Amino acid sequence: MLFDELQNMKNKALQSIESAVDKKSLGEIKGEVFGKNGALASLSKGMRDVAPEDRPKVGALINEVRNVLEAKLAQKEEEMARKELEERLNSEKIDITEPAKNCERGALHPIAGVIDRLTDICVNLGFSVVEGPEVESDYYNFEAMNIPKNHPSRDMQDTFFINDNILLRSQTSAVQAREMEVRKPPFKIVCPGKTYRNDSDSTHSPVFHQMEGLVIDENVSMADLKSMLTIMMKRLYGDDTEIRFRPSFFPFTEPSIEVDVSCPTCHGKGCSLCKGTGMLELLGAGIVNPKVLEMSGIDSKKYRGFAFGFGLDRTAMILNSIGNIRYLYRNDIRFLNQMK
Ligand code: FA5
Repeated sequence: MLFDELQNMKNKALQSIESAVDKKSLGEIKGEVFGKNGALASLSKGMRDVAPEDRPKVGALINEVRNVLEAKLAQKEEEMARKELEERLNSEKIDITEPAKNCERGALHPIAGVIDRLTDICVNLGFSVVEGPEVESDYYNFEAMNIPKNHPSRDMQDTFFINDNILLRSQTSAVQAREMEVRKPPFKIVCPGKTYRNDSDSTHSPVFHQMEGLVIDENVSMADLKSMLTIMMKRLYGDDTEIRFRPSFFPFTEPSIEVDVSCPTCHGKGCSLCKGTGMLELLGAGIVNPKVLEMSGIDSKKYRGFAFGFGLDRTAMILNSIGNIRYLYRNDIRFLNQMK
């Protein structure tokens, strides 16, 4: 009797396992057969009523039923897992013959590109890179640069004042005094950043970029400044670039120079961009005025320095043959695409 019941239970369970459609129903069948109160457990309890001579036979059958059903369950579980994986792989199939989506590649803005290139050149020449505030005090922008209040040389830079003592820095030279106050000579720093002036034409923009350079050491000369600038310009524009040094005036350098390079549009012939001169002014420079050193607490008898202020927008114009500075600020994607 128990013998038959076991055989029946086995056949029924085998069928249910075979026809189970998902993991959930398989789990339920597992519970019904092997659970604490499942079919196998309750049938095993019937052993008590089996005649002693039949017990080994029935016991062997119980074990066989358990082994067969366990094996069948494991086989079904594996089958289901394989099927599930196959279905997932099929649904996630990639059609490699489908045309690729056009992925637009971005690029650095020409000014960001110039900042990167010039910074690299300067770092290779031993400079450290620093930053300074764009909203600056009158003191650092002018007074510490030997340009006292109401001095006519302030007119050289048409400045945006926020109040009597706060302004949008008109030159990165403002970082010179800040750095001289906190650094011990000798040192070499460059500071790229935005500058602001009330200026606007094809080579002047109200917001533009400069890179300040400052070297303070014991035996610094004009020859060092000229050779440093020549190396930088040649590395930036190539060995055959024409460079012109001109005497100039800045209240914070003495003597002072300005440096021009051949015009990007006419290549030296003369055009409206360079106002017929064939050259574009790129930077101002000079030997740091001893008064500036003293105001920032540096002993001008022991130390000398040279400084330069690159116009980065003009540098970008020259490198990319851009005929009007305004293109750099219009965010016109057609223009920017040509700069890639
Ligand atoms: C100065 O600003 C000085 N601070 C440079 C300097 C630094 C001299 C250290 C000595 C020692 P200047 O005003 O000439 O100098 O400007 C320097 C460069 O900035 C110019 O040669 C030009 O390339 C660029 N520049 C000036 N104004 C504008 C503007 N409005 N738009 C675009 N570029 C400008």
